[in-house]
Amino acid sequence: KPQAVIFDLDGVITDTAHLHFVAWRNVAAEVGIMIDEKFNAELKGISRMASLERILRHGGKDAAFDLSAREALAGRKNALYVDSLSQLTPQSVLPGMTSLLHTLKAQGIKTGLASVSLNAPAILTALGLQSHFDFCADASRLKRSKPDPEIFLAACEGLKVDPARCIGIEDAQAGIEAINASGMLSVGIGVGLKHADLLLDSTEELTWPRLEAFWNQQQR
Ligand code: G16
Ligand code: MG
Repeated sequence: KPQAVIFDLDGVITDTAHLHFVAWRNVAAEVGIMIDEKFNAELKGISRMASLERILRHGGKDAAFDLSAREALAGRKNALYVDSLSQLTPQSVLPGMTSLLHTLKAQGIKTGLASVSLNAPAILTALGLQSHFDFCADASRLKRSKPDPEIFLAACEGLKVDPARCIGIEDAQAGIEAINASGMLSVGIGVGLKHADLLLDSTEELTWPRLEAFWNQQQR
């Protein structure tokens, strides 16, 4: 058995991508930049400031905003986003994930969270999952964002487990690269992800029997 399973939050435990999109669309429109859902998909798993930089570049306005102007825009986006988090309830947990967390606990496998979102604690509370993880990595202490493995290694350290004995689960390409660089086995959720050791279409397929079979096959 693996020692731990470490989860990404947005796109794996719940789907906040649309809420991020609505908030970014508002702030981008304020400065005359239009973004659509397709462009938003490129922001998956990317930190707040890096997302803003991509939006400004997309609109050809990256030179027009200095650091303090960027911080103001990012702050406005976050205020809109945090307001929208009141829509989240335990029903917003993606299919199968609450039951998977319970099964892992029953199997004696530790669970960790590796989200780059500074709002992760508030999201877990809204979902009723705050006590379901043995350790949540603190995004505010990160020096390097995904695809750097730092956040997954911090989660392993907090859980006191060996990355080589763990599985990481991600829906974003940068996250899969981060897991692979950490030495953990990677599971990707969604179509079109590259380099995942196991790729599943949706969280409905992410069950303990599926993970156990994958783990055993990798140990041979
Ligand atoms: C999530 C989202 C990203 C978002 C990032 C930072 O990452 O996928 O779109 O930009 O968090 O969020 P915040 O602005 O709340 O700090 P993850 O790692 O949970 O997939
Ligand atoms: Mg994600």
